[in-house]
Amino acid sequence: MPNKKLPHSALNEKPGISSPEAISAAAVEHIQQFRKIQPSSNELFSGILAGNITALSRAITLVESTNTNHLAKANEVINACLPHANKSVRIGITGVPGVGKSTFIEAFGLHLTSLGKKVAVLAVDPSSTISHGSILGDKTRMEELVKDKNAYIRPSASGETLGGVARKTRETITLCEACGFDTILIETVGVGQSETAVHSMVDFFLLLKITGAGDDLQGIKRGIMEMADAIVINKADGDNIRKAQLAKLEFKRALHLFPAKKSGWIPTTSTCSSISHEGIAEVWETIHKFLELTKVNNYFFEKRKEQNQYWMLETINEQLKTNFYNNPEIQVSMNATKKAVQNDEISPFAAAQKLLETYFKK
Ligand SMILES: Nc1nc2c(ncn2[C@@H]2O[C@H](COP(=O)(O)OP(=O)(O)OP(=O)(O)O)[C@@H](O)[C@H]2O)c(=O)[nH]1
Ligand SMILES: [Mg+2]
Repeated sequence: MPNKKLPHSALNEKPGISSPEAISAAAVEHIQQFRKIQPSSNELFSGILAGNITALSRAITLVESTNTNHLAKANEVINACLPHANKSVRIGITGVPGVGKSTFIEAFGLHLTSLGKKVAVLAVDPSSTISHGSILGDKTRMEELVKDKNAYIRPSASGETLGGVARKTRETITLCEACGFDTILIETVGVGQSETAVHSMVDFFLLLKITGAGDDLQGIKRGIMEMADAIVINKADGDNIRKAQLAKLEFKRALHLFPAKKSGWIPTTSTCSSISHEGIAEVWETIHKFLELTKVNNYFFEKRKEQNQYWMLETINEQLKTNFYNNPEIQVSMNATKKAVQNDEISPFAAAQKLLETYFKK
């Protein structure tokens, strides 16, 4: 009923419109019921194993869900998938915004599917934790790859923390592999901590660069250079070819200054154009050589074992943190304690100790 006293209130309700008679109630009921039907974890698992993309997408949605009932079901599916995963190559692709990561993935992905590979494209996108899946727009940069039946593109998960988003991507890798995808490409924006997260879930880490635009040697973080297995200068087309060649030499020289890698691999530098596809096939050849070397010297397998361990610990850290901050008692005392710390009434360490004690005493 409309509120007569407050005709302009936001709480005012407009009388509803009854549905036209032409709509069959039975049909509506049928559609609603259909939407509610959730396949069991077993059904999802067998769907995934059979290469069914709908089952894969539904399982990923479970992994991404914050509903705790979904979490249990997601874990069942992931555990069932684990023995069928692992048979892939996981490639991380990073670079500053606008360097051409998505365009590169379109060209590179198409090259891989032309070689008979099945390619899954995932993303760890810290900005999407704010904008909720900004990489969605990326499908327009991957127009051809989207249509390729041997490719699967999943927009990045959204969540409150990078750790949470990264964990979901890590689990999505397992599901994609069990579904038969043998090459996993993970795009991340070259800002903040996301490269470290992606680096710890991939076998090969590729850094895309362009010349000029402040994206040269001076503007690069040492840590990222150290992680790279290959530096590829993109947009080496038109007037830019010579500059790209020079940049390649400069990076090559700079890479020499870094200590040798545990993998025994010497990072490579090359140029490519994601528009003309020049140099794209060579990137795969490089990765192929890397795989040959690291599988023979066992680094590939050791690194995956280490990464598994890392993700276990990372998940514990993440969940402890979430649990702590969501604790009702902590939430009640947090604001007052923050103020007390700001006003020097209590030291930050003593305050932290007090909150932790409140949390653990239960
Ligand atoms: N000339 C030329 N332009 C390119 C090349 N690769 C990408 N571009 C252009 O560069 C712009 C940015 O490309 P994106 O693929 O969206 O870059 P991105 O790194 O994915 O960007 P973010 O997702 O915003 O981080 C687009 O206008 C592309 O058409 C290339 O090899 N040559
Ligand atoms: Mg992009």
